[in-house]
This record gives sequence, C-alpha cells and structure tokens, in this order.
Amino acid sequence: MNKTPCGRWLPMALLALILSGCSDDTAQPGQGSKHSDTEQYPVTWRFALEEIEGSVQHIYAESFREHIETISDGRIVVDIFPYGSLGTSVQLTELASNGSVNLAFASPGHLADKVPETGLFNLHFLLPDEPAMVQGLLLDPELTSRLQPPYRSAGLQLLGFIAEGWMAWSANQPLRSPEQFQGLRIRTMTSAMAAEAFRAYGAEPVQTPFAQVYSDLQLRKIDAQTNPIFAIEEMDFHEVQTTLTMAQASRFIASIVANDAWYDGLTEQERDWLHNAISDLAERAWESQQELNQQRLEQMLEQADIRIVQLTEEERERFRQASLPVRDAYLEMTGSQGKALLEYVENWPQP
Ligand code: 6CS
Repeated sequence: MNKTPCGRWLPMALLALILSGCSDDTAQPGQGSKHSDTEQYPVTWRFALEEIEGSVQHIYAESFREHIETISDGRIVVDIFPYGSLGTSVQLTELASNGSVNLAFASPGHLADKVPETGLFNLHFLLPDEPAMVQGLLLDPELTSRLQPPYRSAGLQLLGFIAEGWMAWSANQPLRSPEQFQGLRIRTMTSAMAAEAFRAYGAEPVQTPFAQVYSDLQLRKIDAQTNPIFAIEEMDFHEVQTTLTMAQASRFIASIVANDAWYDGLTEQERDWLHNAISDLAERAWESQQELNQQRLEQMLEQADIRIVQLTEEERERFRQASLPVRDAYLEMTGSQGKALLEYVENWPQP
C-alpha cells in the first residue's frame, strides 16, 4: 500500500490554483459543454478524493474509472486525485463547487458547515443498525432528491452515498461511558455538527483536517479521534493510540458529488454512463468497505499492541440517550427542511 506520511502533504494550494486556471484539450469542467460530436472525445473527468491510495474512496474511484472507461468505450477517461494531491476535504468541496474538478467525495463530517442538512449523517444512533436497512436508506431515491436542493445551493449535484464502516473511537483509554468523555479532547471532522455529537457526551471536540490528526495525537494536542478502522490503520493512528472503542454509534457516510454546471452540460448519454456506474457500483462498494475494514483490523492487531473494547447494549443505550439533544441542534441549524429530513430518516422505511 502506498502510505503518505501524515502532516507532510497539507493543502497544495498551488496545484489547486493551477488546476482551476488551466486549459485542457480534453477536459472542459464546469463549462456545460455538450459532447454530442464523437470527434470531441476522449474527455477527461477529474475525480478528487478525501482519502489516500488504498482507501475505501480510492478503491471505489478505481472501480468507477474502470467502469466508466468500459461503458463509454474509452470516450471518457477518469483522472483520480487522491487526498494530499489537491487539499483538505473543505478545499476539495470548493474545487468541486467552482468546477476545477468535476467529481469529488464530500463527507458530511466536513460538508455540514456548507450544506447543513447533511449534518444528519453526523448524528449518532440515527441510521438503522442493520446493514441491509442502512444500504436501502442510502440508495433511497427519495432521500437523494430531498437532499438535492441544498447541495444545488452549494453548486453541487448530489450523485449518491456510500458507507465506509462504523466509526471507532480511538484514545489512550476505553470510552465506555459519557463520564469517560468529560474534558476529553477528541478530534472530529471540521463541521460544527460533527463536533456537537461529541460535546453532548461531555468531550471538548477539536475540529481539524484529516492530515493533521496524526501529529496532533503524537504531540498530545488531542487525546482521541474517531474514524472507520481502515482509516485508522492507513493513517497510522494506531501507532499513537492504545485503545479502540467500538461503540457503533454512527457510520462514516460519504457523498459523491459533481460540479452542478458541469453535470448540467453533460449529454444524456454521458449522464446515463455516470448514473449507471454509480448504481452498478453500490453493492460492491458496501462489500469492499466491509472487507477492507476487516482486513485492516487484523493487520492492526498483528502490528500494534492495541486494545479493542466493545460496548454492551446497556452502555450504548447511555450514549444514545446522551446523543438525543444533538438532534435539536440539527433542527436549529436546518429549520423546516432539516425537520422534514430528520423525520423521514427517523421513520424510515415508511410503512
Ligand atoms: O476524518 C476525516 O477527516 C476523513 N476520514 C475518512 C474516513 N475519510 C475522509 C475524511 O476526511
């Protein structure tokens, strides 16, 4: 696996600048150009990732590339930018909004400051526990269409969601109760909602970009962080933490987005290729994150002296109760649109 050392590849604003200003014979991001004439092909689609090579998003993007290039018979070429080549998650969303990249992953943990309705996915104990149910919810076209207007307001077209696994809580102690969170400096993703979820347990959340987490843990600027197992392993957080608490309080959900003007400018056939690829990859995406999380857990247990703590149902229930007021904070941030969304998800599937 290609590991990129943490902290050394913070935002490469220069490259982003070059990208946003460059002209490219094959790619016309955000210009709304129609490629009905076959002579204009091949066209390059730029896809930015919030994770490094070997990650869930990278495996997904590689499958997406293969799929699109096959079904378009080479007319579309996909250029993948793993995390570290363009910038932080927030900057990647900006690049997708302004059309510098055509496609990107945008995780609600970061995105919720720009698209508050997505803060839904930062709420704990909200999505169903059962894998089939959560898969069904993420593929529900009604959920996507309800979220589409707020994404559009941010210059983005929402294409779909993938789950990347349960969020584990890593620390240098077990985290079995809200009491053990009192004063704990836990790193969360950068949105207010992501932080709020842990403030409700009594923690002191610290909102930082992904690339900064390893060094902040190492320097003891923070005590804990939360991420899926595969990410903890590939970012080496297990080297600087002793304990993983499996709380199963929330799953990591990522949305796949496109620049809105670019999307509107695609031909009908290009749009079909895009949507077909995303729906064809959905099931495999679920299986591949499961495999990767399992594999990386085994690797971590072999390599490091890390302790795994599994919460009991009674312990989870205490956290669930403590998490409920965060839903009011979500409603304050999102108003009636957020209320309708929250009720939709709370009551999913509809009878
Ligand atoms: O914790 C984060 O910031 C990141 N974690 C994952 C698993 N993906 C992207 C996100 O930026």
